Amino acid sequence: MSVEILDGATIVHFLEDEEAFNSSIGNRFAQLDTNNDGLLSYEEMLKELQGLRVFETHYGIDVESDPGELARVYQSLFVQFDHNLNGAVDLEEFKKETKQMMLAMADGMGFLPVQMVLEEDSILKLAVEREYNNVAA
Ligand SMILES: [Ca+2]
Ligand SMILES: [Ca+2]
Repeated sequence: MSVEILDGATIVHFLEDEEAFNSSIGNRFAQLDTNNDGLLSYEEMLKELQGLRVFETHYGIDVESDPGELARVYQSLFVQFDHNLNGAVDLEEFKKETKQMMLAMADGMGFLPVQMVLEEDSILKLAVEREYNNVAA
């Protein structure tokens, strides 16, 4: 884990770079799909849902204090990903919903940089790395 500064523009740039976004999503999906069946179960998705850090920007829930509430939110997030409600998330669903969530997150952030603790290999971390690399190039 590392602490990174990011703003809405970092995320939007990442989403606009379709090639980078698609390959990151593909890699991430493969990492999360620990039993390699091409689908993400709730258990497999949990790590990603935690990595999305949607709570700070989206829900404003104090997650430390209420694990029951946290589990409910994760479950409702999972259902949000599972568009056809078959109990598993495929790559297309994963891609679509990740994009939506990141856009919503970018909207919420606006131009004010936010400090976040990001997990290695999380999508947000990849967005930040991509932005750094572009600036450096
Ligand atoms: Ca799986
Ligand atoms: Ca599904």
